[in-house]
Amino acid sequence: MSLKVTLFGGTGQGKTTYTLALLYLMATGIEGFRIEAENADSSTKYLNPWRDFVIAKKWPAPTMGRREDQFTLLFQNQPITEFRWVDYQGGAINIPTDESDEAAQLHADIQESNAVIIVADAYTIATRPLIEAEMLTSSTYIFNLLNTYKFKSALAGDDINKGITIALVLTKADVLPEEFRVNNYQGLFDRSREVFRGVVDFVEEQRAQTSSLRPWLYPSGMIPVSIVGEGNASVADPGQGYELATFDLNGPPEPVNVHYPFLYAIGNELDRNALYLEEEEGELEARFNRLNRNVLNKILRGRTIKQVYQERQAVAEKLQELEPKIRAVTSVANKKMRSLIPS
Ligand SMILES: Nc1nc2c(ncn2[C@@H]2O[C@H](COP(=O)(O)OP(=O)(O)OP(=O)(O)O)[C@@H](O)[C@H]2O)c(=O)[nH]1
Ligand SMILES: [Mg+2]
Repeated sequence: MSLKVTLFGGTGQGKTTYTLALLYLMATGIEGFRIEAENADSSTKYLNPWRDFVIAKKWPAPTMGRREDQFTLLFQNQPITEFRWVDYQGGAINIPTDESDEAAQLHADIQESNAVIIVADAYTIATRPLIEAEMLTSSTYIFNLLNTYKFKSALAGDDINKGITIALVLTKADVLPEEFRVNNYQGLFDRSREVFRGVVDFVEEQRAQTSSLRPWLYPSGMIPVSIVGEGNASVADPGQGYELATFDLNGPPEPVNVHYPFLYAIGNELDRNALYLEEEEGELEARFNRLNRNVLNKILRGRTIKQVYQERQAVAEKLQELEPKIRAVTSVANKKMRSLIPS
């Protein structure tokens, strides 16, 4: 098992555009983190769609199925771990695992992730009635998945599975109406908490329950991002009902805030690694055996539970060794993200 951050969200929320920008930035390096594909051709392949987007000034096509890119993640030129980045078709959230391979893989990815990046369209959240914003962002489905794979096991006292980092990426911030931007995006944050209140309420209750709860168990933050930057896109059709808005691309992209959710996820992932080192092989086996078979097969990918366990321990050790250095980088991201819990 490699270090794992899973990105998901509803249809048309901006996942692919965000992923292309992030992978492009990470190919040269973000604050010491860098990715390398296994060979030059693989790098060319994942860099190409971003180039097409920039040069042809055309939004990426809706994702069909899923797209997975596999890299080595390096920090200050030291390989840390294998790193898989998966981009799902938004529809994968709304399908049961026995009807779709992608859905089963998404469930598996969430189960074995310590951090998730949820992508939701800020323009939709800001401009639509609550029920439309919930449907369009799939916020209830997202809560359902997190609840099934993360929150419930935590409530059942499954220590190692306790805690997850949640980064909510609020895309298309460049076209937000002014009233949602003033006061450092207060209007957008309030509204996003309402749309994602299932997640917010769970985390808030966990925090409230016990003062001894380690504060890092449910780090959850949100941030407005734009791939194109201010003034480089405009609303072509605001959309209505359960149709999303469409946008024209007018200028060269200048991504804003794209790397912070990623650094936030990595930084908080470190905290869970202490737990991984305490984990027993038998505990992992017991937990995996409670999963539905479709989901378990996707997690194992042909490996035994023992192999998964060993890989996990190796990554945890590596991260622990690099921890002080990595912390210095990720603490900046922690300050940039706004807490999901209202203060
Ligand atoms: N204004 C603006 N629009 C954006 C931005 N990013 C994405 N969009 C719009 O959102 C649309 C959908 O983006 P995608 O990245 O394809 O969304 P997705 O979540 O991957 O969608 P599926 O693969 O269909 O689930 C794009 O075609 C653009 O119209 C942004 O930074 N600013
Ligand atoms: Mg997509």
